Amino acid sequence: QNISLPNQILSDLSMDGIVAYIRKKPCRNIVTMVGAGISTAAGIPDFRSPGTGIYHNLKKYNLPYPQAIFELAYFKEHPEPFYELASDLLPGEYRPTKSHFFIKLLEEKGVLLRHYTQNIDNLERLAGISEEKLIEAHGTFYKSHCLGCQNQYGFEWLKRQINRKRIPHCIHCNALVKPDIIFFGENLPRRFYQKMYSDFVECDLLIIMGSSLEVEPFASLALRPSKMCPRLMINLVPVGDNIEFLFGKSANDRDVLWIGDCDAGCQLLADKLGWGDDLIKLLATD
Ligand code: CNA
Repeated sequence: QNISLPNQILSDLSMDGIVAYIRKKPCRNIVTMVGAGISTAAGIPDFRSPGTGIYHNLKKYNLPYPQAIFELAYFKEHPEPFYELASDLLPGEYRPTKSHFFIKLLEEKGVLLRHYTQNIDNLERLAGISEEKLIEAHGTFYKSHCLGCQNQYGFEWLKRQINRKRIPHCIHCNALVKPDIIFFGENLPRRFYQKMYSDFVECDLLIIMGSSLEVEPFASLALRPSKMCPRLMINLVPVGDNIEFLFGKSANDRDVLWIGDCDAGCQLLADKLGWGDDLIKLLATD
């Protein structure tokens, strides 16, 4: 009697298993999903890393609770903490990391279907990832709008106000101006929802990097690929229990957790794919 065993999706639950899968399939529709962890090497703190994360350094603002700094209702009443923080984090001073260039490399190799980022630091654009491949799920600092008359402002205007320690107010109606980054309680950009359904039908490998996967609806993107689609997570600490990741459990035949720095993980993956020198060259063009 022939007993057919279920096909193991990955030959090995490791980076080598992922590399073998990419080659064998061959993968053409990789989706990447990232958070603040891919930008810490650029000098931008993340939210939740103990000690260095933004949430651990908010005492000076006297907030009722840390998330208040990114809540619309709180911002309307007390914009000062957000703008003080913004002056430290303002895009323009930072350069993309190796992880950003790894994603650009995937695009150059013709295997990147889409890059979903929670980051608002613009480093994807600086790394040259094309607009078409990019979903800035939590918006961007590059445009701002008046909360009263909706007049639009560009980045240079906003930057001038912030650098002069002014709370930006509309030149037409004097209402508060807010950058187009998504605060808690606001809808994500339409493009996020437009692309999400078809992208995750086509996705043949999901790579997640540098995110605590605590923020919804972004985190649940990780649940969207089919059960046949491997998921590689590269992060400093294990995360993802809240979204049914199978890492390390006996039933797992598709999820790989690589614990460590994402720049190192990207270089390792590139090396194993034979693209290590390409990644180093791409980084050198910056
Ligand atoms: P988070 O909740 O702070 O999680 C970051 C994760 O990355 C943590 O699990 C860290 O352990 C991990 N991490 C940190 N450094 C590295 C590294 N070098 N290599 C590998 N892993 C690392 O941040 P999330 O992005 O998950 O949370 C979502 C928020 C953070 C989004 O709304 C962002 O807008 C917001 N944010 C963005 C930026 C930015 O644009 N650079 C900075 C800070 C916060």
